[in-house]
Amino acid sequence: MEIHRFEKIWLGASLLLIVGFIGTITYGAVGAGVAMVDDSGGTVDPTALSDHPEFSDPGVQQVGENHYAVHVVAQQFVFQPGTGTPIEVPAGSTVTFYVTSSDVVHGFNLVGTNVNTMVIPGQVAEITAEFPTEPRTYAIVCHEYCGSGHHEMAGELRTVPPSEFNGTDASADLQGGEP
Ligand SMILES: [Cu+2]
Repeated sequence: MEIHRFEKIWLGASLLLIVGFIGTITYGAVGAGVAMVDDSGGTVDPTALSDHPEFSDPGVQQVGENHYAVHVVAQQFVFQPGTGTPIEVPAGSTVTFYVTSSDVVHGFNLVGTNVNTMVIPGQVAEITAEFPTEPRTYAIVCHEYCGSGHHEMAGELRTVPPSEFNGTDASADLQGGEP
C-alpha cells in the first residue's frame, strides 16, 4: 500500500499534536506545582460547629514561627471571619486554611491566587499558601451557587507588614445571613 507524502505529513503532524497535548496535561498535573484539595482536612459535624474547638471561634492562630492557621466557616451568605472583618495575616507568611460549611455547599476563592476550593458541609478543606512579602488585600468570593444571597457572599483577606500584625482573632462580626 502506498501512502501519499502529504498524507504521511498529516499523520505525523497529528501524532505530534497528540503527544503535545498529553505533554501539556502531564505538565499541568505534576509540573506546575498545582495541588488538588484532597480529604486530608478531615471531617466535622456541620450541625455542631459551635462545639468544635476551632470552628466554634474561627480565626487566625499562629502555629509556627512564620506559619499561621486560619479557620473559616462559610455559611449563607458570609465567611466567618472574612465578611465584615477582614482576615489579617502577616505578609510573607505561610498560611494553612481550614474551611468548612455549616449549611450548604459554598466556594472559597482568594481572588488572584490559586487558593480555590469547594466548601462542603461536614468536610474540612485544607489549603496551604505562601503569601508574598508585599502587603496586599485579597478578595474572597464564594463561587458555588449557595442560595439567593450568593452574589453578595464575599470577604477580604489582608496581608499586613509583620510589624503591624497584632495576632488578634478576626472572628465574628456577621453581616446578614442566618445563623
Ligand atoms: Cu455562594
